[in-house]
Amino acid sequence: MEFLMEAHSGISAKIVEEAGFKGIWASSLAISASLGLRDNNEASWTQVVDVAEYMNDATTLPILLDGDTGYGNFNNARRLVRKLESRNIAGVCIEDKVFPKTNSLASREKQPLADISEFCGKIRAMKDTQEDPDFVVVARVEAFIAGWGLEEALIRADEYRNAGADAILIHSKKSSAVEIEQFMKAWKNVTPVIVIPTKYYSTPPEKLASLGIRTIIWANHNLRASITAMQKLSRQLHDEQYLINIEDTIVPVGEVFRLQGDAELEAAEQAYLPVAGKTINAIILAASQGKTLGVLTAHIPKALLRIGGKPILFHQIDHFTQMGIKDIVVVRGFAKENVVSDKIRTIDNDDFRNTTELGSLYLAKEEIRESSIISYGDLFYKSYILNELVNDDSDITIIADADYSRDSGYHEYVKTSIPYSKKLFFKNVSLSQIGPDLEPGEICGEFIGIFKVSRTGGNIVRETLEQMQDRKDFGRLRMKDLFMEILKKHPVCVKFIQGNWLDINTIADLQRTDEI
Ligand code: SPV
Ligand code: MG
Repeated sequence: MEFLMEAHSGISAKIVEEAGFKGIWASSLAISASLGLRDNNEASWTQVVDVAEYMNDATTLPILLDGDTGYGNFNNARRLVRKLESRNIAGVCIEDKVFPKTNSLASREKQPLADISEFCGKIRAMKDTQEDPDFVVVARVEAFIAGWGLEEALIRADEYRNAGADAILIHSKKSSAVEIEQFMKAWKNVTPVIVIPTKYYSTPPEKLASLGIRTIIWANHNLRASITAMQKLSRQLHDEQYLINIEDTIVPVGEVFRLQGDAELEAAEQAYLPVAGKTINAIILAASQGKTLGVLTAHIPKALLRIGGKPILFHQIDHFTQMGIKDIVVVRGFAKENVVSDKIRTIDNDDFRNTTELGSLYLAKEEIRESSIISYGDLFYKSYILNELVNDDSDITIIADADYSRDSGYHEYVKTSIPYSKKLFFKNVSLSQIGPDLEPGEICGEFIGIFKVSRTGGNIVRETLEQMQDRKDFGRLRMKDLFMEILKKHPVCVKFIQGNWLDINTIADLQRTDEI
């Protein structure tokens, strides 16, 4: 027994393939609904065939098109076969109703059936027309749906088989498989039988298999799943008027690009287009062990602590790659052999015990280029923060949290030219001071450990690092010392956020990650 999964568009076809199915049901219900139409032949047959073509372009799986009644008489149906073959569709199912048909599950009682001999002529015309011997014509028996009984169903199935149908689809809208069971007992399996258990969904597939069913169609479940998801999200967004709680509950845009096959286009662009444009790269400083976390970081650096099953560092790497930033360098130190991935390059800070994050940045200074984002390896944050930085075009921009923490840990507090207010959200102000010892009245926020530099900003950072490196106490200097040095010659911008991030220094921090 095999399964066909419903799809109704190029992207849903691709998703079905990636899930592991071996074939696709191009459902008339799902296709018409996704076009905003009723399943009553409101979409023209060429519009349906166009959708099938998009689906075929997006997948390598065979597609069985739900061809309704064949969209007319034998002549329309055989023309359909020609067009489907030319578009590489594997087969078509036609049902013995009358054009324009009604969906089988609709509550309407009267569903007129086609004349048997007319329908058989249609099947013969279709089989005579196909050129590929593997093209499949499925005849769908609607006798149960239309309120006729087993006898009518068997007569029809037998006639259609004799006319050349490759398989019979026996449809039922009962909430149990009782009609299917009756049919299969009498049918004796002379031709493969397909079913669509939408209404008798609690019947186990094994039971259907034991009756001799060869193929089960899950006929509309991707459509219904997407409706559920879209209704929930649209309502939430309408009510909240803000994306901040939405972004991390849906696939990133990068996943859309992946499904669209963007990687292939990118490779093709490299082959066929001249290289141009600004590229952003990322430097992650992940050398420190994080001793305050005790046994948790006995063998791995704190950047590899897991949140939701994934190391913090990989949450960051995913944020970067989803933003299109693929050039990622990680400075590693403690337990460096564990910091590996094919998505990153690495630089080793083997002196990590005697240096701070500034020492790691010094080792990565040649990586500071056209436009670079620099972040601490233990930083866990919502992706919009990165989005804000990527779109910022100041020379040096640091992110500070206006909801800063006053616990006893080490914090780099910032004082800015204008104190934070809601009006400033995402507007830049300039940094006037940064450090752990600011007067409480001066503190406007806390540096969270991520910043961005432009080409000019990068040159300034590199020069300043070179100067500082000559100092005897360089091993003890921190990021705030770099910014204070830079402030002597160039402004540093501050972008405020409110919450939605954590740096992981204690077990309590790890437990708070659920809030984010
Ligand atoms: C479809 O998926 O469009 C079908 C099956 O034809 S049903 O909706 O049950 O009629
Ligand atoms: Mg249909």
